[in-house]
Amino acid sequence: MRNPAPAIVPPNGIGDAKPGNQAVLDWVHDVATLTEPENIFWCGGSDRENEFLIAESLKQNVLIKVNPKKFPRSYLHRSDPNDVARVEQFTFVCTPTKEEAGPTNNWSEPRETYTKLRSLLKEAMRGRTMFVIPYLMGPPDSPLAKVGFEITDSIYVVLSMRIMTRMGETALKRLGSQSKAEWNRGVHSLLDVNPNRRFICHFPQDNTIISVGSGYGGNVLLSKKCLALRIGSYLACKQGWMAEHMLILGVESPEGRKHYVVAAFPSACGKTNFAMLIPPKHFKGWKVTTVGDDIAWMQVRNGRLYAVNPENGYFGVLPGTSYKSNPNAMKSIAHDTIYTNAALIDDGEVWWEGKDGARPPHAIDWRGNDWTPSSKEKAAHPNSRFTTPIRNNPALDPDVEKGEGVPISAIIFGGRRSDTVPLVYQAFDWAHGVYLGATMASETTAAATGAVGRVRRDPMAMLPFCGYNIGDYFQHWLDMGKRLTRPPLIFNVNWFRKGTDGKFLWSGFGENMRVLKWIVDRCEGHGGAVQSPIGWLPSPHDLDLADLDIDHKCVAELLGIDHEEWQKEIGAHEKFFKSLGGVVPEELLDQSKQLAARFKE
Ligand code: OXD
Ligand code: MN
Repeated sequence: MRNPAPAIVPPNGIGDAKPGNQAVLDWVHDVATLTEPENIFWCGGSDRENEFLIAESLKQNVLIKVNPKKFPRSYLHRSDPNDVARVEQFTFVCTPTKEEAGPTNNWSEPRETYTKLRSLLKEAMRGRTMFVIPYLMGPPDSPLAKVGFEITDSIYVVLSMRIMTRMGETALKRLGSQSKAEWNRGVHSLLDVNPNRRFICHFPQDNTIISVGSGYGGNVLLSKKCLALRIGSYLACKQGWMAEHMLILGVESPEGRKHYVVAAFPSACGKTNFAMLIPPKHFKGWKVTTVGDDIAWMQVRNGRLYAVNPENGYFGVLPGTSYKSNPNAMKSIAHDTIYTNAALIDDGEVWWEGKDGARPPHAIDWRGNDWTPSSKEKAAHPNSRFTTPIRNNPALDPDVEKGEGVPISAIIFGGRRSDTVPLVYQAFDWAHGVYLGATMASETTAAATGAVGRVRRDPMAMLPFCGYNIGDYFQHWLDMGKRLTRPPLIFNVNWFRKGTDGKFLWSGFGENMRVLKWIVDRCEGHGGAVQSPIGWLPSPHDLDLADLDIDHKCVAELLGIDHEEWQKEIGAHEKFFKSLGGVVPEELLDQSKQLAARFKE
């Protein structure tokens, strides 16, 4: 095991940011009584505290300093090789009944699960420091903001949470001293980083998360997938808002007309790249700005949907990130960044497959072994990550801290599909759009353990993140639409369609601006489109393809609908809905019938 997590002894004035809320103090006391840590470190999130924790992490080899001339204040972390991705098979939703968790979640009975977890946590922090992290999700003055506390015995978690959330005083202020205040209880322990004792458990009714046996971000930065999505989606349904696995971006025309769009793509399908898109030269004067790259919390205001990014940092995939694919991400991660499971090259620089330039002649790979270009293994893990503050992004949207959020003109769904699904099309209306989201599918990636490249249905990119019954979640989407007098238009995109030669038909990245421009045109009511059985499709001349090296045949293939492929696709939709065992709302089953009927017209 790489993380023995020994206790640390802070100097005076550090580690003593104890909250004033008695309910929090009582809970921390209970957890400490169970886990028996050497000491308790109350995180406040100050710079001095952070510097101290970094120095300790370097001493413990939890972090390795990378070349400070090239990457100031940046560090490499190597996780245990058995612990490099989210573990969906060990992720549980623990609701009183199995029906509440629904057909897409692993369910576990709450009382039994608490008992099992308590026995795993018993004395688990002996000889270790127990960190208590107060954090806030969302802009401090947002009605959507949520307070969480994470108890952890991992110093890497503390350093990462300081980047990913608003840690410390802001959270304590928002919480106040009322015993009934709403806040999330998160307990994390590395235990012995053993895959047989790795469980990520959510108790939505108790606003509680317990994660044991892992040190990987998606399993242990409890603010992110666990609170902002799984518990968040449950609270959102109960409280009348939406918690979605979506990026949020602003797009502004040369004339200064600005729209915000959200987009739900499954993990490692390019949300960060799209959120940080730089328009190609042809789109002179157009600007794209980032509000968020992974999660959107949305509420209805005056009949429109408004979104905030609950996070304060990016936890993005390194492989494939380059100045070619995402210059803003490269600038963002050039300083004050934690790299996880990247390779280290001989001048102390970090490296990953798909970075600009030639492959290095020698590196230390993500496991700490020598690597050369002739090595069979990848130098960086395919799910190696960067953790970096949103403030590092040169294209950060000026309204990112706006408590009410930004008004959303369009919702985009999309996945990684080699065939069948055209580059872009628009839903006929809200209910049809919900159907597009509910039936979307994608080829699996390295973000979760398991086979890569298999097509799986991933409704709204929330399959691993919806914290309650997916049928109720679909109904919640349909109901939200009824509250919107100016609903966003809904689109589906697919950057990943391949030609008969097996090559990608679309160059993607910055060129996706051409698709975004059509979406904006549609929102403004002047983009051309033809009606097709699957929705409104652009004709080739409706897309601005000027100065793009693409032949007409490719464009026709990209926008084409193959009736045979769609018969299979409709069959797959029906099979998927059936597999959910009767929870799918009638309105969506109807959509399925209408889609099939439109192909027969
Ligand atoms: C992520 C994921 O890390 O979706 O954002 O897995
Ligand atoms: Mn994600």
